[in-house]
Amino acid sequence: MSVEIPAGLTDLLKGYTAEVLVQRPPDLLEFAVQYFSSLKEQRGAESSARNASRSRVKRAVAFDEDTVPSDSNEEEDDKEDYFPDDFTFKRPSTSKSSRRVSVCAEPYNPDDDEDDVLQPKVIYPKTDQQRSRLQEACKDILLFKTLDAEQFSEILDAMFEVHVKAQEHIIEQGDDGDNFYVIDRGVYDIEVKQDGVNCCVGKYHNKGCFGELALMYRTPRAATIIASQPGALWALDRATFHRLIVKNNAKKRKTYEAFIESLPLLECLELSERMKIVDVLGVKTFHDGEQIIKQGDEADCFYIVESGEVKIMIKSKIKAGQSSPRETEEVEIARATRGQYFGELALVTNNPRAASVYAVGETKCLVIDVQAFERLLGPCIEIMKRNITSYKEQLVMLFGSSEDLKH
Ligand code: 1OR
Ligand code: 1OR
Repeated sequence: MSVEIPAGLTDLLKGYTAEVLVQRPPDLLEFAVQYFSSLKEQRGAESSARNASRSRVKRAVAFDEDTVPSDSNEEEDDKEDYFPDDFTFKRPSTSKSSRRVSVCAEPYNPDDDEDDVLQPKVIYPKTDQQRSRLQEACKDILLFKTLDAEQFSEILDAMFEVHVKAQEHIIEQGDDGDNFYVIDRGVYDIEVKQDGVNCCVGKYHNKGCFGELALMYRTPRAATIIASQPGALWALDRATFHRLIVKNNAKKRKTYEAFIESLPLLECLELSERMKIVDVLGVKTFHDGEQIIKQGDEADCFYIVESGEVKIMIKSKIKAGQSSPRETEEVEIARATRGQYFGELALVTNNPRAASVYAVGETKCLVIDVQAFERLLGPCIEIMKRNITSYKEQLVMLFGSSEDLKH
């Protein structure tokens, strides 16, 4: 017997389920009453507003007008009948500070989204010079690292250039997600509201990306991003991000779930938190002898060896047991193989890289950027610190004093 599922039912239930996961209400029935009443109210309000005007109010970003077509989201807007454009469920709250800023919903499941198939490919024409700048900006973006060549090329086609002024707010915490951004140039502050006050929790310097979380998990923007000087970004619309990145994440979860589950370091995290690590990690392959980390560099990533091996080398003024030491000779101090991590020390201590790391044979690593490291690996830092203490003990045994090391 075949049962026809009424249009919109899946979306309605998905929205409610996501909200339950985010807000974890004690009474599911009461919460359902509040949720669906609020949705109905806002649907009513929006459909009257739509009759007056079909235009969607968007936050102004200074787009490069030559490269941006009129309204690429129009088609998507038409589809979301069951969810008014700006529907964000605000539970009639007992606490004023219940705004959703943390990301804890399950990711949107792209396999359920039939609209993806219908969505046309977005192409923004680019000059050769723009294309090569775009390729340069995207070459180290971890979220793109597990895409195949065709998917990556589609992403490049769909990105459009955005010029920003100093002090411009590119993303506002609490807003709905529209685009994902890759930095072409400029410095961007990351601000998060803590006890009602905006605090700067980090910066992007001329590279990196932001704005993936609201699109991956359909949650409000988790931070405010402000350009501290004039800059340029490459933006990717929400629909293309879903179709390519979120869909790819479902595959990534299948591929890496068992491996991530087997890592003792991550045991202190909830399963959903471990899966969020999978969502944002990139995979990089290094050939024999390739330098992965350079001692003294500024740190931007954390690594877990998936296959192969790395050797950790340190520059030392005094080489143990040698009569005529050479000033900058590198000595091997440790190795890491499948399941082991490296590159945490500089991130935890906020110092330059303490050692260089090289691939031994073909080596594959999972890579997590500094923002994701700080956001997701907080609970594991104590374990890392304990291991760092043991590094120091070994160091003293090998070299006598850490003063003998040259950075
Ligand atoms: P989004 O779509 O939520 C804001 O929009 C973006 O800021 C977010 O995606 C991330 O890409 C980026 N916590 C949350 N979001 C962050 C953080 C962050 N850093 C960058 N973003 N933390 C700072 C970690 C250095 C944790 C703060 C408690
Ligand atoms: P990082 O971010 O400083 C280099 O980049 C990485 O090499 C570092 O993080 C650690 O993951 C790793 N023993 C074992 N691993 C080390 C050591 C170490 N130093 C750096 N790494 N030490 C003990 C030597 C017998 C040296 C401690 C300073």
